Amino acid sequence: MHLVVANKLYSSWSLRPWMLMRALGIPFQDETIAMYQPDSKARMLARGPAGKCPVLIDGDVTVWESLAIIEYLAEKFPDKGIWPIDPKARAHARSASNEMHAGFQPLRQKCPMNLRARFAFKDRGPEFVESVARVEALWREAQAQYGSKGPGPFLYGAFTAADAMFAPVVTRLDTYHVPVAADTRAYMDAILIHPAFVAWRTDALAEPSAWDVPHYEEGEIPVEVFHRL
Ligand SMILES: N[C@@H](CCC(=O)N[C@@H](CS)C(=O)NCC(=O)O)C(=O)O
Repeated sequence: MHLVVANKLYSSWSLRPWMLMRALGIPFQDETIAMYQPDSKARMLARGPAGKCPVLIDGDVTVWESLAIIEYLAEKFPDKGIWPIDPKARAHARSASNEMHAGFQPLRQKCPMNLRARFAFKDRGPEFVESVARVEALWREAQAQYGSKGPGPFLYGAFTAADAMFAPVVTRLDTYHVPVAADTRAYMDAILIHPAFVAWRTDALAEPSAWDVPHYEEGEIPVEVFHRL
């Protein structure tokens, strides 16, 4: 299988299926198309009809949209535990993942995923605070109700698609020094040290600086800039 992703430094939607496949040992090769280059749109359109990444190509099947890719993988690899096995946990995980896909705009718009640096905390307004509170409540509820039913510190015990869906949110909270509760921080740390995330981040820091997108950082004060590999 071939997974087409955008810049690993910035592409939150690409991170989701990539991390899931890597974490669950689903073999694939990847290809990165840098955003904001003169040929970006044409290259993305050559891979998938929406002209965006991620796109999964499996023989003559092309799947675009991160959640559709995850569902395709769940059908193709029913034994990989992509969704929790327990139907109630699975319904919760799918609801949480869809809520992520469709929502949390204040958090997504004000804090774009950016693995290049970490920025000083600043007040981003009440809607942002509300969005973060909802994420924390959702993670707490998932872990309290279903987290103990599998090995691991993840939302539903073992690492599932829901953790992959929220991985970019974890990086945003970390990158922008957003204040969070201790249990939220513990979950964030579990994602940030996961070997699949570390592999993604390593690739991200090896991307050429010519691909950097300075407008993502307007108005932010960098407090830590990561060394490029
Ligand atoms: N809803 C889509 C969002 C895909 C998306 O917006 N991808 C961004 C990268 S994170 C992209 O390809 N941007 C390039 C463009 O819009 O030209 C999904 O879930 O896959």
